[in-house]
Amino acid sequence: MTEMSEKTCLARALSATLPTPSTPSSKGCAWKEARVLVINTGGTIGMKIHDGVLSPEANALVNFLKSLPIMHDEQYAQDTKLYERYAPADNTMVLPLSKQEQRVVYTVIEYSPLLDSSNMSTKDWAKIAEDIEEYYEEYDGFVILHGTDTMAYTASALSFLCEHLGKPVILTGSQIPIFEMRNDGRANLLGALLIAGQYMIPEVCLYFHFKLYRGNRVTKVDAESFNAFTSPNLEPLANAEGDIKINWDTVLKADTCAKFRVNSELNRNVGLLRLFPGITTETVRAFLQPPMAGVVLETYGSGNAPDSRTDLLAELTKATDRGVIIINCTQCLTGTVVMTYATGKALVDAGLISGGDMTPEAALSKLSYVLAKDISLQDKKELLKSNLRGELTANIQGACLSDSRFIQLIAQFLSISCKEELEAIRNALTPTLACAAAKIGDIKALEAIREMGGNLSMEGNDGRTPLHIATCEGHLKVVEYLLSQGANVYAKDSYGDTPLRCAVRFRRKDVVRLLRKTGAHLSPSEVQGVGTEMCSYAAQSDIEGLEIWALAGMDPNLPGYDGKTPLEVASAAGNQRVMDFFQNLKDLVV
Ligand code: ASN
Repeated sequence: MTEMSEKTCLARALSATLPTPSTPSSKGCAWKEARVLVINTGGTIGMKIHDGVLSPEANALVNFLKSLPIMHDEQYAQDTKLYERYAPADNTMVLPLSKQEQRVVYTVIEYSPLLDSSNMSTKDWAKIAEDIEEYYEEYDGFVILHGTDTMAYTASALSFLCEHLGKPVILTGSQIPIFEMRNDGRANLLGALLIAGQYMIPEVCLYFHFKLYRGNRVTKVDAESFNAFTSPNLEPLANAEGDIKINWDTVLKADTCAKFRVNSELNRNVGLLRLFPGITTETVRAFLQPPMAGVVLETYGSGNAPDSRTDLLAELTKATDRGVIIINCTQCLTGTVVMTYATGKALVDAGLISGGDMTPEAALSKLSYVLAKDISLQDKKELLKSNLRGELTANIQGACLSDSRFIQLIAQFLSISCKEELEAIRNALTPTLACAAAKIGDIKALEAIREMGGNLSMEGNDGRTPLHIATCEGHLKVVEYLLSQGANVYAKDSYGDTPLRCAVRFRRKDVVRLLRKTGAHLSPSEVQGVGTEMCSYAAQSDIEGLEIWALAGMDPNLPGYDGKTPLEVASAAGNQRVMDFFQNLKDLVV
């Protein structure tokens, strides 16, 4: 176990023994805190001049951040005993109160050595992914500090390595070191932290210059400007120029029907080959030699290559016949590969597969990820053609909003017909309707809302999502349906409760079991005080209460405020039924 995880375990044990915080927020509930893990891998953001050039400066970032009032509120940390509640204390900081009246508590871990991202390799991608996996349950979101030079590659790779992701993972960095007076590092880190802590965006993203992008859609387009990245074929997921505005229609639905896991196997025998007029046969042949297993061919325009160059096409055909997978991506920044020209068809005939509108960075890391899988060549090709993490625009013909009978009636009543107004009505109505349908367990109504393009994960007026409501009501089938439609098991309502916490509160055993199967877990703030609650159940012989916490994944040995475990409380009270319950616990939880 690493030093960090030992400390986090200690924090868990500590937080369980402390009484639940009682300082009220403006809403009158306990502290609204989100936890974010910052993984500092290097990059300009943390560089200083050494020997006349920039290179990473180790062990400098945390102390610097602590000295900046916009990055750390020491008064709040002292008043709320933050360092006792979260570990490791030395690396943990808290942002000032956000506009959403939330505190983002963040812990920084620093890699050694810190890297200029030009030095990154596939091993580094795997390490980041594995660390996210290790700390997944401890944090609400993740920020990866990274150099800008290869950030688009790492963001793309992480999007594939992280399977069934339900929480935000946001890469950021800067063009000018954070230590300098004028820099973009502070704004970038602050924006990334606020989004990672406050919005359940279940994607690997990249935040830069007030915009949040899907990580596998970006490319670095400027070596100097603060506006260094663009996402040529997909609009940003969020804009933070003024208030933070999330574009929920574009954000991917969570894929939390199965537990989050990291698959860090990568095939390194992949490459990028850019066509240019006059490229020699020898160059192409040499490039495609074994052990090359997959190539992204960057072609002209809409995916074209010289069909007059039979020598070149013959080399490509020989390679695909040998089982080398070649993806056709365009050299253009925007647009997609389509078979419009004879020069494009020639590549299809040579056995290339279309990369659609994928960036070369996304196509390369997808190849590396897919080629490492132990599946047939045909299955690999199918995976590469399909949209795995929103990296390419799939040709889905959804039902038109104005097809919905319900919307038609409202539109008629209000005499409106333009698309934007229809969308505005839908967006205003559907969260409330979906919550009402979840309350009464009406799957048909939910399906109708989904068909009209309504987002079933949006929260209603009271801050609860349909999933929160269905779990409270114990509608197992609705919970199943909502999960299959991408409802996020990590969404928090305005009291900071996840659906799992709601299911525990209302003692919905089946729902707790189902949510746990999908990987749901209690958030760090929900775990505070659970030991004490379990001890009081043990004293009152409330077996059902103990059982539901155990089903929700809580350690039955968590001590209460006085350090006694629930079992010790039961045996002190001579409560045999409770002691028997603990005896048989193993059979219950498997
Ligand atoms: N060379 C730096 C890096 O990629 C560039 C930067 O971060 N702005 O690490």
